[in-house]
Amino acid sequence: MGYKVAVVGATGNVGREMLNILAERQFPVDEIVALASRKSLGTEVSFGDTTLTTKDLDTFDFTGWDMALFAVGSTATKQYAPKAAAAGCVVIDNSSLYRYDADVPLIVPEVNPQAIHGYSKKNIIANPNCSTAQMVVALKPLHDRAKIKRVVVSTYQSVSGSGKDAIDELWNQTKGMYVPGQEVEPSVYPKQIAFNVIPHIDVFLDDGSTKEEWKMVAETKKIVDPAIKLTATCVRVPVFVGHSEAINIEFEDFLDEDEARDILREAPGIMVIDKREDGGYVTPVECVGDFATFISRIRQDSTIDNGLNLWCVSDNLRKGAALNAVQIAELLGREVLKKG
Ligand code: 2RA
Repeated sequence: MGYKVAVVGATGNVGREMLNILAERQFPVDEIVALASRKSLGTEVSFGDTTLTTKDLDTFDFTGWDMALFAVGSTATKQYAPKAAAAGCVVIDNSSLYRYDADVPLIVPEVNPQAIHGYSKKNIIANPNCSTAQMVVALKPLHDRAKIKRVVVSTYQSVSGSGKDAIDELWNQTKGMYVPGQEVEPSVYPKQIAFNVIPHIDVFLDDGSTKEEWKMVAETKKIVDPAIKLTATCVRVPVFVGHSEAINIEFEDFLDEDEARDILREAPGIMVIDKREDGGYVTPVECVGDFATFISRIRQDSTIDNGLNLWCVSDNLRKGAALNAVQIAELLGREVLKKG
């Protein structure tokens, strides 16, 4: 006996990945439905070896459905998630709408699985921002060993984080650099993204940081430890899929780089590729399609007493979104609904 599962936003990058990962991980599905807006009605999407025809989200009745994985923006989530939750269907939401709600657990299963028991207040569980998810998978085992005081992180985020139009813009803008007359002006981003980097993701806040940087602070505090001080600089780079992060950590206690490497090697969800030689580290093109959060360049930061640097890479459509949501569904089934 399995679960009745809905994927909301099934025709988008993340929705399609959710379906792929549910099939790849053989999630115990009794029935599955792909839901989308009217404009995508009838679109066919893959679910393992089968094909699903998308149905109308607007008229769908969630009664009797166990869980709904939402991969739509905050506006659509605000309209449909409460409807699903009220019908008794547990919502696992990838948008930012509920992440900072005290009555909604924000979960990375490798980090704070116990938070799943807080889902029933609103029948909604939030998925973290992609740049947060991969980082906290690495921070948590180190925090348990040597208590993190402060984190300084710089991100190098791929364009797939902005959606399909951004992928198309990078592709067309890059081609246009070589084909006279086919130049492509910036539209998704305020500046050229081909052969360039943009130090701006989401909107600017009054203090000069961006909302993406604020998310990393707020979500790390909620998922790992509110005492951790974190400062972030989030940058868009001309990469199609795969977010990278340069992470500097200051601990309460000294943590030797070799011990840190051993801890990370044993930690759930992590693959350490860390050789001090040409190519002895992970780059975004190598993480695409993988479930792991990859860690490289582990080394002491000798400019402070208890410092460590590391390099973190992961597929932002997988661990950063769809995989984490499916792992939450697995956790919900295992710990709460207990079918299958
Ligand atoms: C981005 N983290 O990379 C944001 C949303 N996916 O654009």
